[in-house]
Amino acid sequence: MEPKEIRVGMVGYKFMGKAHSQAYRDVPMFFPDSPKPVMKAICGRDAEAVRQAARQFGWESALTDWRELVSRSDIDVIDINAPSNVHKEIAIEAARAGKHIFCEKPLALSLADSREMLREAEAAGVKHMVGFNYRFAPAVQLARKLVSEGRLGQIYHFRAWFLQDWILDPDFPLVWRLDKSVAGSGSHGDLGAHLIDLAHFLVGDMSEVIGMSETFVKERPMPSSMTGLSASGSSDGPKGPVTVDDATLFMTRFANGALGSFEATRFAAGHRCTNAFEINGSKGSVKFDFERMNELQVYFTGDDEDVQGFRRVLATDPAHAYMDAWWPAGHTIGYGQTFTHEVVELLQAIEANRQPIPNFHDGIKCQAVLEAVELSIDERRWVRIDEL
Ligand code: 4PW
Repeated sequence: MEPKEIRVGMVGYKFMGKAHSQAYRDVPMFFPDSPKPVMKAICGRDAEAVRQAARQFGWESALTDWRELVSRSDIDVIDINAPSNVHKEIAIEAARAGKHIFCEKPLALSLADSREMLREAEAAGVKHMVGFNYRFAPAVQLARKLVSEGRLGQIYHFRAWFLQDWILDPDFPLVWRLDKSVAGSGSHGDLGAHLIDLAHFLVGDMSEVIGMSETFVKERPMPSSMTGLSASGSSDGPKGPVTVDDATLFMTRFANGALGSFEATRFAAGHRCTNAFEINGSKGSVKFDFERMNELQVYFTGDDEDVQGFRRVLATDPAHAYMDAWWPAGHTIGYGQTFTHEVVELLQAIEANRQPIPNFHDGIKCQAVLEAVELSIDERRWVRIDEL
């Protein structure tokens, strides 16, 4: 039997737009039992650039007005990859038009906005998903399995760090990710949001937080263009203020008693995308670093004394989540495939008439922690998550 088709309309065609497009293209080839995504239309403000993206990524049509996209009757899902300040408006219109919603992280600019998005999606009875793609690395799924099966025992520590260095140069331009009114926050919402989601996924809810942050470079040249995480601009031209954090660190106490520490920065020279965590439990530990995303380091206290130590598990066997769809064991996958797995979850959930995971509830939980940390920084105190 032919798989069911699910028709997608996407807003945004740059870094995340490309990642999601690749994911949709991968599905029919590697996950033939999943519903088949039909790449109906892609939308962006620059008509020529979006037409080019449609050709290059394989979309049937290109539009410049997202309202037109959302109102089309031949689309089932709206996939939102535009900057964070427009997530809410597009998601709410999509829900009102009866479309399922797949929205990049962070879900919105504020907790209040993200709660409104959930209310609208629930009122419309549509499916909703938020783009925390790193959950979908098979090695991360293995870490979750070890924790949930009790194989690490009681969890004492979660420590995580997401380190990048793409704005280290003070002449790097003032791109939208450095503008609070567009991005919401800086490294905190862009990188810290992933760590917070991983903490929720792997350890559970947090009860309180305390944080600190810094903006090291306070003014930057105005940008002329941006692609991925690269941008151009003239260092002699006018400058504008950086309105977000360059780095944010915080500590947390989890509801289950574990302690957590988090560091998100774009000023860690030499670190391009070090998204890493370590979990320590009463029976063992795991360590993950996205730059070696196929591996999980595991340590079990129960190993014989003479061979105790961290060992590397290559999470590429059919026993590991999603891997039987790809290559023979040992043949690794990459960043793009985290999005493929995410999209498979979205499509399968729609087919099964259940909410995908992670969904807007997870996006809201993350947003609550982001805001609690910001409040703690403003008021220089511990903040309980249930204060918000
Ligand atoms: O995965 C991260 C994204 O969510 C990327 O490394 C950078 O931060 C760029 O976009 C976001």
